[in-house]
Amino acid sequence: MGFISTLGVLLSGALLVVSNDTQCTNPTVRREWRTLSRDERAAWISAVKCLAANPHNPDLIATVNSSISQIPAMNTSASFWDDISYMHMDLNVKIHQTGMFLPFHRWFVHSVEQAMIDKCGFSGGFPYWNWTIDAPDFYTSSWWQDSDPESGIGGWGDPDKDYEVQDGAFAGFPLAYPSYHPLRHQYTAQPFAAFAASSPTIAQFFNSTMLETFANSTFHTDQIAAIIAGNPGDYVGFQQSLDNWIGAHGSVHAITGGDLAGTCPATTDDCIPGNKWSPNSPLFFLHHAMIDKIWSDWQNLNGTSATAFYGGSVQAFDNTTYFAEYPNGALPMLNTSSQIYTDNMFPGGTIGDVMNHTAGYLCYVYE
Ligand SMILES: [Cu+2]
Repeated sequence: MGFISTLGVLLSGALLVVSNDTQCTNPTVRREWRTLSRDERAAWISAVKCLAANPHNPDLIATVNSSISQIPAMNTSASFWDDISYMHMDLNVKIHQTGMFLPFHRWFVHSVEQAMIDKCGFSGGFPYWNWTIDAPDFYTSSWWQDSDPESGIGGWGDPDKDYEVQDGAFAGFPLAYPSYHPLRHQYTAQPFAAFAASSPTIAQFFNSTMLETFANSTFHTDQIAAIIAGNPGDYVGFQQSLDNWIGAHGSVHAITGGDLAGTCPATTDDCIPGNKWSPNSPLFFLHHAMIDKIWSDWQNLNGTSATAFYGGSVQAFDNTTYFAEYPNGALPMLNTSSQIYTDNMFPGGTIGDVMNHTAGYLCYVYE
């Protein structure tokens, strides 16, 4: 695709335009899943399955000490799709509740899309899941009603079969981590008590009201509109409003349960639950495209928000006071020159490279 330079130029001695952005032309359009045609949905799903049919990427390396990441050893007979999940498991502590959260996941969705294009002939235009449509009645919403074997997301997993998804295009979708099992989705209306119980570190951040919160009460249309309109120019405030302990991001993971929440399959012993392997579920990428759209909408609403970035590189979970001071990561601080962590899975770049998704190597818009 072509690019138009808007670099400042001197013409007849007068400085005309000063901007360092190189705006891309012909951006791909990211649309809500339910506005796609059946063929478009089937094309995205077949690209997911194509990545799952591709072999392990031998370039992938775990970079976090295993005593910290607490993940199983890399399975070199797993698929390329499993590698995508594995790198997220490895990098878990560096990409959540840190300044890397939004940049990493923007880069991650883009990188998966690029792999779909390069390896699988996907034509681009990544879909997103606008779950505000589903918030009023998440369990019975239209999202879970499409059982088409080629284009449907499928319904909830069967409780008698460990919540394995039984219909739609992802029934029996095979996954290697934390151990081999088919895709699972398990409706969980009030997920936070179990989440807090999974770790004393996490438990200290929950009060009784939070423990009993219905997850779908956090991602209604008006709430997301308020997040987009709130905290102009304040990156930390914005990130917190989207990603606090019972915020929209985590709530969609947790209410969907199963692989999107990283609950342990029944057949796995020695498993520590958590969102680590949530990219197992293809819904992860539709969900994170929506998170990215919310960041994009916030960036575009106020001039100062477009380039706002502030965050640290280390989770500040020592205690609630420290976390209140550094909710999106403590020292050392990140900046727009910081490299996004890749585990050598995909080509990398800096945080600055992904601040604008219509310039540089990113070229897409949301509809
Ligand atoms: Cu993540």
